[in-house]
Amino acid sequence: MMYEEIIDRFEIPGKLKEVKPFGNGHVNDTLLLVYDTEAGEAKYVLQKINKYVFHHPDELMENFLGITAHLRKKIVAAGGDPERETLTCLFAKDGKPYTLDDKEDYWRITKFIDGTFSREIVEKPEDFAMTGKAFGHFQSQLSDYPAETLYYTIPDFHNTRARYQNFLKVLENCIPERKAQCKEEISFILGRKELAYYSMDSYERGELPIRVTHNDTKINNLLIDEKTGQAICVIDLDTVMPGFAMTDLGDAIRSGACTAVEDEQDLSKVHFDIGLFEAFTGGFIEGCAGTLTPHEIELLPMGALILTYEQALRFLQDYLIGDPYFKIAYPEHNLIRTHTQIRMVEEMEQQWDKMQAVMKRLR
Ligand code: ADP
Ligand code: GN1
Ligand code: MG
Repeated sequence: MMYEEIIDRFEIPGKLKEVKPFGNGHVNDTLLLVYDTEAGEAKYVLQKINKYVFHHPDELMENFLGITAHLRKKIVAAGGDPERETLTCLFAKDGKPYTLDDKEDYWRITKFIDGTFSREIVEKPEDFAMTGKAFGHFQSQLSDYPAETLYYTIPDFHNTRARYQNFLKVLENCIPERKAQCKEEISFILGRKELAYYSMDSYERGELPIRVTHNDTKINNLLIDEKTGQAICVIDLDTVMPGFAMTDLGDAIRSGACTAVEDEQDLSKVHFDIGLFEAFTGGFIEGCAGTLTPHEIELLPMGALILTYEQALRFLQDYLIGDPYFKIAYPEHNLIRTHTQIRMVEEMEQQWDKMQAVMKRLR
C-alpha cells in the first residue's frame, strides 16, 4: 500500500507537496510530510511502527495518548506550549490514533516540531547539562503518572539479566561464521555477568523503586530549539513504561558522553568523556527535582555502565543472528556499533573512581 492511501485515512488540511525519509532512528520508518495550507507550510511526521520490535502497537499508542495527555497538562500548568513541548498525534477518520495497512502494519502521524534539531554528538558540557536536565525533567513530569496503567511495549526491555540469559540461548543458535568471528566480543559480554544481574537483583532486594521512565534516552531523542539552543521536547515515546531512573541516565551517557558517534569505525576516536558525564548527571539530578532517592542517585554511574554494556550485548546479539532488529547500512554495522559500546564500557571501568568522585561532588 502506498503512503498516499495511508495519509488519506487522516483529515489533514492543505495540499501535500513533499514526502521524504526523515531522521536517524534505528527502529521505526519515519517520513516527513509537507503540506501547503492557507496559513503557510504545515509539516507532519508519518511513522510506520516496527512490528518486529513492538508486538502490540495498539497498546503502544494507548500509552502514547495517556502519557502525552499527562505531559500536556503539566506543560500548560507551567505556562509552556504543549504543541512544541510534547508530541501531538493525529486521529484517523475512524477515530483511532493510527491506521493499519494491508500488511497489518501500524502507521501514525504526529505534528512536526519545527525549528528544532537533535544532536548525535555533544561537544560542550553546558549543552549536555541541559540535555540531562531535560531528560530528568521528563522523568519528574511523569513521577505522578500511574505506572500500573502502562503497557509494557517491549517486555524486559531493560532487564539486562533477562537479556543476558537470552544471549546464552542465542549463542546456541546463531550464525556460526559470525559466532566464530566474534569470539572476543562474546567473551567480553560473558565475562561481565555481574553487570547483567546488578539492577534486577537490586530491585528484587527492594533497593530500587519503579518509576515511569523513557527508556530510550539516546541523545537524538531530544529536540533542541534552533533559535534559543534550549531543549524543547523529548520525543520517541514508544518505550515509556515502568523502569529504573538509572536507566534513563545510563542510555544518555552511553550515547552522549562519548567523543564519537555510535557507529564510529575508528576506535581511536571513541572515548568516554568524564566531563560530559559530570555535566549530564548534574543536570539530570536537577531536572528530576527531588524525586530520586539518595540510593538511586548513588547508583547513577552504575546505570551508565550497565546500559552501555547492555547496548553492546544488544548490538552483538543482533549481529550474531543476522541483524533483524536495528536498521543497518552495511553488513558489519552492528558489529561496529558493538565495538564502540565495548570501548565505552572499558573506559568507564578505567575511570570508575573518577565517576565516584564526580558523584561525591554532585551529592
Ligand atoms: P525511532 O524510534 O526510529 O528512533 P523517532 O520517533 O525517534 O523514531 O523518530 C526518528 C527521528 O525523526 C527523530 O530522531 C527526530 O529527528 C525525528 N522526529 C520524530 N518525530 C518528530 C517530530 N514530531 N518533530 C520533529 N522531528 C521528529
Ligand atoms: C534504538 O529508536 P532509536 O533509534 O531511538 C533502540 C534503543 C537503542 C538505540 C541504539 C525501541 O533507538 O533501545 O538504545 O536504538 N530503540 C528500541 O542506537 O529498541
Ligand atoms: Mg529515536
